Amino acid sequence: KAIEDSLRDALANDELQLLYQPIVDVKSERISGFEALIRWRRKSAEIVSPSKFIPIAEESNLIIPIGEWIIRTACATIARLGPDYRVAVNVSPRQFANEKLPVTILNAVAAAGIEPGQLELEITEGVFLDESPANLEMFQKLKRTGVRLALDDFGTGYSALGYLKKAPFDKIKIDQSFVLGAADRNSMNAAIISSIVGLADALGMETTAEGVETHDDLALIRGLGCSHVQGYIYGKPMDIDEVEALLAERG
Ligand code: G
Ligand code: G
Ligand code: MN
Ligand code: NA
Repeated sequence: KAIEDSLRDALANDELQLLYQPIVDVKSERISGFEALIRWRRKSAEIVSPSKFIPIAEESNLIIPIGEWIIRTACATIARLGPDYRVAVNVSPRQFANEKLPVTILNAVAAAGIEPGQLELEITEGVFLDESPANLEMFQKLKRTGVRLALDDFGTGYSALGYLKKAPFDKIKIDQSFVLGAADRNSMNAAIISSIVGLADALGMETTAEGVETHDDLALIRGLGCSHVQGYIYGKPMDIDEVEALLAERG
């Protein structure tokens, strides 16, 4: 309860921050965009992980104002980076169920003066456990705003394959549990990644392999045909100043 009250004040007190992790195009080896990852820096200087406070924000419905802040902040960052980059934001289940989400997005995109296709929404696979008409309708409404849609944490839940047909995502994000150390263990993970890439290719979707840390894993991922990679090998989540320094350095 106490943590819920301080989370309520966190927005007003400017304690929330978005960090950005590079996503790299495998073929060109250029940065195509970033995933926004939220942090809560409390006045005590303690940094609270989103895996701790996002569930609290979900239960208390604070995720709605916090989610709006995330979307507006990400759009402002996109405007700052210019037309060559995309930014992806994570959308939690409650946020996805909120009927105002498409309007929130359209307003944020218009206010920042960016192309809607520069914003990508990452929707966790768990949302589609429930193949309800409401989920499908929201998916279609979001699609019509022109933003890109990515299926996050793919392979961790009950991968609803039938859903991919009805909900044509632009991208599948292969969960890091399949990627970390994929090259050095048994070949199980490589076989799984390969089948996900085959599926995505057939459906015209991009794939991002998450959690790539080593050169061996990168080489494997490249060989398996993933279109994008994300992981510590290319950069940890960083603040906007570090993002601009990185882009300046890479040319
Ligand atoms: O970056 P990190 O390892 O701390 O993220 C932990 C978890 O929190 C991940 O599952 C990630 O998807 C989630 N997360 C990070 N940022 C956000 C956000 O802005 N919104 C939501 N809903 N989840 C986020
Ligand atoms: O659930 P989601 O995929 O949105 O969250 C991505 C999480 O993975 C974030 O918490 C991010 O900090 C973390 N992450 C990103 N790259 C790597 C990596 O190379 N290794 C590990 N262990 N974690 C990573
Ligand atoms: Mn994500
Ligand atoms: Na993920």
